[in-house]
Amino acid sequence: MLRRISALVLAGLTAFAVASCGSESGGGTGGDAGAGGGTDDTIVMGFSQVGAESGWRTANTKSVQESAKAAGIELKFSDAQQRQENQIKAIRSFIQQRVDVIAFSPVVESGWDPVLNEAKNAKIPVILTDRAVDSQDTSLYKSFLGSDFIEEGKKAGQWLVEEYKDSSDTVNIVELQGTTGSAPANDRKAGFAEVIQADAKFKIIASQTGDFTRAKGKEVMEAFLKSNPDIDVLYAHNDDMGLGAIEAIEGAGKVPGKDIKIITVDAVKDGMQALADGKINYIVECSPLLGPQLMDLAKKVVAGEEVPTRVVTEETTFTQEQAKEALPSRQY
Ligand code: GZL
Repeated sequence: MLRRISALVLAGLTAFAVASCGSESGGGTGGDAGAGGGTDDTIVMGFSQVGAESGWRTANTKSVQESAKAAGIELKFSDAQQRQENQIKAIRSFIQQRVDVIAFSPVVESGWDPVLNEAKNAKIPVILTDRAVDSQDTSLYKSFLGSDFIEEGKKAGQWLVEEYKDSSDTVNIVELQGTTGSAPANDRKAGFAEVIQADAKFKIIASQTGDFTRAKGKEVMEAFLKSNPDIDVLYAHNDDMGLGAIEAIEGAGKVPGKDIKIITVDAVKDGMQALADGKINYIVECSPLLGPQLMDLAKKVVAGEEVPTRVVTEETTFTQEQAKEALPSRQY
């Protein structure tokens, strides 16, 4: 409330100053001159986004920006280009601007306690969206809205176990991991491994990060193909790395989806098209459409209402046939 009283006092002084100067002055910074230059009750959200590394991220950014507009929330948006130091800088800037709420998708799980304590000391609530942090102090954020990545990895493993249930031959698997240290990479790897370890025929013969990008996915898959002549399966932590790997597989004269079966995660349009075309065999959905729920949480948090500490997004899986049916109505 202190922020509001000072805003009213300063707004009064500002109005007097503006009147005497005879010119409009935008609030602009969202500090004590009212939140973000709007009326006093406009919520200002500082949002630090991971980057623009994948089709999923692009869809997620669109969802956040469109939902903020629809909710009447002023969004201060920062793209960290997949660098944690940029996210920390952005969060510190939001604190200085005295935004009403901070939301961010942590590019990696660790190293957030200092800056989140600064937000807590400034009495600015924080909401995690998409990815989690590994902090032991859960008072540092009000809620974590996002997928269960371990469950996503398990779904990928369960499809593979079913696909090879009638075979006793060794199944050689290569894995393209997401960004090193990120929650989706750590958990998708763990969930998948937990399921396939039930049968010794499944062997992960190579596993390396492709940083969630198409280019890196292609590059690492080219290396996998050079050093592993008998790859049966690729498990890629997102569609974009899988799509890059498809280019590498075709470049090596092999048929993706047949010579090498491919499982990915996300279900963005390009991935679903490759699935429908038979180049990918199975996709585990990870919804990027978190914007509406994030804005609802933000309004409740700013109003001082209790919110769930964990909101798990609902998502499904797709076979090649299901992709053909779903494609026409996909939002992203
Ligand atoms: C998952 C998200 C991941 C996507 C990738 O919620 O953090 O980051 O799976 C994206 O496509 O780059």
